[in-house]
Amino acid sequence: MPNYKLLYFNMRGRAEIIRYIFAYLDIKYEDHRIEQTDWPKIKPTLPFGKIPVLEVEGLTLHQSLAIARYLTKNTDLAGKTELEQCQADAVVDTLDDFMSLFPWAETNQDLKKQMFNELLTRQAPHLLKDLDTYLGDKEWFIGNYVTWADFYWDVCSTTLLVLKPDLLDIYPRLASLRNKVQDIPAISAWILKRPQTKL
Ligand code: KDV
Repeated sequence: MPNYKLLYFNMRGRAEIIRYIFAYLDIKYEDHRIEQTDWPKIKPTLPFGKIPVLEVEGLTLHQSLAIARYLTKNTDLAGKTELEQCQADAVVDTLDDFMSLFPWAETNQDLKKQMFNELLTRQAPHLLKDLDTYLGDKEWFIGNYVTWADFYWDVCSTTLLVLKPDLLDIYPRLASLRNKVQDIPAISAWILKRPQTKL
């Protein structure tokens, strides 16, 4: 097995999907978490100035979802058929598009609060309605087995629930899918063990 080193802030954020995949596939890695104060000095050393990156075999891989897709290749987590892989990728991209709308780095706190509020109260309900319809009465988003799309739903909804605790009150099926992901032994072990951070 290659030597893996994951570099990110001390947050779940965009690295957590990668950490879930490592946990589920029982792959050892170094979960290197940098301090915000060290970021300006590290940023210029990275190929695109962004984290997370995964260092493997002398390469510095970037883009969290590309890294996640690489790690799930040839595993059922990616989807068992090419069509199911496309469906899993599409749910992941749908979730990621929404998470990317948030102005995470906005320094004007009033503006930031207003934009977060707008996304959580006006935009999120449309996404949740579509996700709930897509899930329907199935056990998982795609097929009848867990994929990284289910993992990403747990990761993203965990952060959305921190920001808006009543988010899933009218979506019990989406809430139940979170519980199913969190009940996977390797995932529950990771959730117990991981550093507790707001985001
Ligand atoms: C920050 C931050 C995230 C989740 C998904 C981007 C994110 C950025 N700061 C925290 N969580 C995408």
